[in-house]
Amino acid sequence: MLIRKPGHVPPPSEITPEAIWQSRRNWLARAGMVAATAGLPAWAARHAYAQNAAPLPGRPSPQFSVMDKQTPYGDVTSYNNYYEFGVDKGDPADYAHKLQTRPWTVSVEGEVQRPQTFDIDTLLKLAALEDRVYRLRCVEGWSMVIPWVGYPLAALLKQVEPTGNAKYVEFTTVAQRENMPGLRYPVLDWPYVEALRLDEAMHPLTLLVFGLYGKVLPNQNGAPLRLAVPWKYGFKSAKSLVRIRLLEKQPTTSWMQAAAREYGFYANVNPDVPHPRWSQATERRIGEDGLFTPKRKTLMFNGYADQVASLYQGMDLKANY
Ligand SMILES: Nc1nc2c(c(=O)[nH]1)N[C@H]1C(S)=C(S)[C@@H](COP(=O)(O)O)O[C@H]1N2
Ligand SMILES: [Mo]
Repeated sequence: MLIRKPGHVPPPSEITPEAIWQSRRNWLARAGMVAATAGLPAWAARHAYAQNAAPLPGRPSPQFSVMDKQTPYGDVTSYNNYYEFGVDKGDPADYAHKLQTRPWTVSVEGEVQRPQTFDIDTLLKLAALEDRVYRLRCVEGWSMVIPWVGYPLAALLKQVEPTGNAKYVEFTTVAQRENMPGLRYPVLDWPYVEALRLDEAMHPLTLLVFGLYGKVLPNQNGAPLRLAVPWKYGFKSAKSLVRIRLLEKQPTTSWMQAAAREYGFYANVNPDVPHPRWSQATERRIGEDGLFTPKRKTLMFNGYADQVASLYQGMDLKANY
């Protein structure tokens, strides 16, 4: 397996702008090549792989869906952030076929009455699968609209009965040394860890995701299960979950540990709070990126303010970024 930039490991504080540059270049190059020829063999192979995903239908959930035009399947599955496979946007689609997604268990533990280890096939049947179209806004300044298949995380959390002490929920994602070339680089302190406040985790919008576009999740999108927390920057939506831990104290997440000043615990999408090194006021919608397409205005809480603003009543959103 080839890493494209051997020897060059940017410090975490520089990873994001670097990733943006790389992605722009890759994106333009790839788009050009696909238009000019029938497509690169590698691109075609990866595309075919994702297209062959098994069906996983959910029942439509219009009350939890946005009407925005959906990002094409090919873009959703080939332009990814999954740093365990590398920091270029094309790396996850190129390398994630090695991820072992069976057998797979998720342990749910900590401040709960009934700690339990769930097999993925049990989890799939725990609640009715829904088809929900969510916006995903990356902290880097791009966004997508993705039809996920899953059910509210609350359904799982209720099964284990959080104790009165539980205030936070920590999510640990898989680290398969043999299969994930990105783990060789100290971009983050692996495994990738994210967390939510308990009320955020229990919010009906917070989705435990098993599929997209009515099919099983492609590995590059976080198979066999990941989160979708649509009012927060994409990095909160952790992929390939193996452990969920309920805690009394706020845990430190991987991104806070890498650059606390830049990536806060809350990470709510907020056009009025710039990242220390760039504005968050606008975004580029993937699939709409013609050379002269104007950027979109980023919406407060990514457009979900009616549903979630009450969670943060009285909080200083600049201090709690
Ligand atoms: N384990 C893990 N989860 C992750 C990431 C990652 O690098 N590793 N990247 C995050 C970021 S920055 C984004 S924007 C979304 C991207 O999800 P997508 O590739 O399905 O669009 O996944 C998030 N979840
Ligand atoms: Mo992101």
